[in-house]
Amino acid sequence: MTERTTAQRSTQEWQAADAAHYLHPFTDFKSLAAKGSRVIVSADDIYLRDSDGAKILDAMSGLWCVNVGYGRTELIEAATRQMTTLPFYNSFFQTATPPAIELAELLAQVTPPQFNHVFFSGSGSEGNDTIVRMVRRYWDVLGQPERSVIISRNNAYHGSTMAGASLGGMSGMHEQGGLPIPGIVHIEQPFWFELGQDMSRDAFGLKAAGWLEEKILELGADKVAAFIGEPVQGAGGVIVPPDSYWPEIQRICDRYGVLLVSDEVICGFGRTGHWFGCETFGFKPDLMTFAKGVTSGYVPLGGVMVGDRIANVLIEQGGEFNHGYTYSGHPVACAVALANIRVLQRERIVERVHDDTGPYLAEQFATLMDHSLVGEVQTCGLMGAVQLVKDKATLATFDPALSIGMVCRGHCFGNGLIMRAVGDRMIVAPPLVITRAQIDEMMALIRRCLDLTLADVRTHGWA
Ligand code: PXG
Repeated sequence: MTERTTAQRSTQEWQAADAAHYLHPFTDFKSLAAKGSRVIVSADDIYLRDSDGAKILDAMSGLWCVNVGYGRTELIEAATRQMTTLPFYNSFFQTATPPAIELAELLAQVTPPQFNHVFFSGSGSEGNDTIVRMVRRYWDVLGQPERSVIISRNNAYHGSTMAGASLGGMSGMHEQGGLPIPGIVHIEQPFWFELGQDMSRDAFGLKAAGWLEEKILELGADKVAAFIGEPVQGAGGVIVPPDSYWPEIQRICDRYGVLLVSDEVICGFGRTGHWFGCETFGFKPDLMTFAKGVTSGYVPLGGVMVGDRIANVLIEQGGEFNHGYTYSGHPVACAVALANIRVLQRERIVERVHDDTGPYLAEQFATLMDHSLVGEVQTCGLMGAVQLVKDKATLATFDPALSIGMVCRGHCFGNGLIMRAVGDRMIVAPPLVITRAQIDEMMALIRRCLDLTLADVRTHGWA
């Protein structure tokens, strides 16, 4: 390969090299190679630029993570400074680095009061591996090793490592590689549109939480270590549970002594309009997984906030916890996280989502209900979902074989908007710095893509 700089390669050249060597995550390698990747070369604020020079509004914040937007000098300078001073040192052998210590301290401040300790990982998946190790260790230390089962939910996403994918409730992932690993079981999700249309949302929320109680009773409470859930299911399609759901989950976990784990990888750091999703939904987890928004995705970092109930046992009685990652507390990642959290604080970004842009997004999304393809809209803070339906009156859905969501996503792709399709649910999670004017711009693009999709439906007689 002759040496050429980024700017000198054409899109076709990038695509050829990509197809020849790069296996992408969650991708059908062969079909992508035939089609060619879209190559993203730069970004600023909430906009991406591809290798053809097209400007794209990134309504997914990279992958639910670039919460403070692209091009923030505070984060870039923090990384540069830390790389210059100390690019790496570990925390294994009775050592630590200033950024890791300071971040631990700051996280204890910005998280709910029961959290005073953190265990760092490199990603959300690794964080959830830590969760599995830690909850089982907790019950071991307490002399109840048989209390090892973790209950999760169908259509949850908790990552792609063996433990992460097992905790997740994605059947397509379980099919590949003999998952879930033993000791992880799933209950149904609190998805009103799919499972609860015959009752009120709140009645359905109580029913869905009741599935947890049924499962605990079926297994025996003395076998159940923990329950894990995302406050709002993100990758599952921005499924906002009824208000009645989480308080009832809390009551059930308390009643049976089951640890409550909130996977805040998407919801954490302001996405729902509070610092953490558990605050939006009014529950008090024992553990929280985080990643993504902790650094706004500028560098990889994840971890687990460990509540006092668990930390006290592990610290006072646990002895050595035989677990950790090379990059636990990586100083550059921690320095960037510190800068990121300070930006969130200084610019009152979480408050802005809560008081201004979140309610504005909700208002704007509600107007989409006048579109003939739209059967339901849901938002929470700065995440939103639009459910596409074949028949508005009956809420009948399209034949899944038509992949109507992918048709719509294709129009987004072609019209300068990044929006995800999860089945027939179109979802957004724009950077938390998005302005009202930019929300208007995003809404106009969403409408245009819905109209184009409707035109396809009519042309092909799909409805
Ligand atoms: N928990 C949750 C709630 C997540 O959303 C993870 C854990 C795993 O984090 P890492 O850093 O290991 O990827 C996630 C990740 C999608 C999509 O298609 C969502 C995620 C990752 C990739 C794709 O919406 N979320």
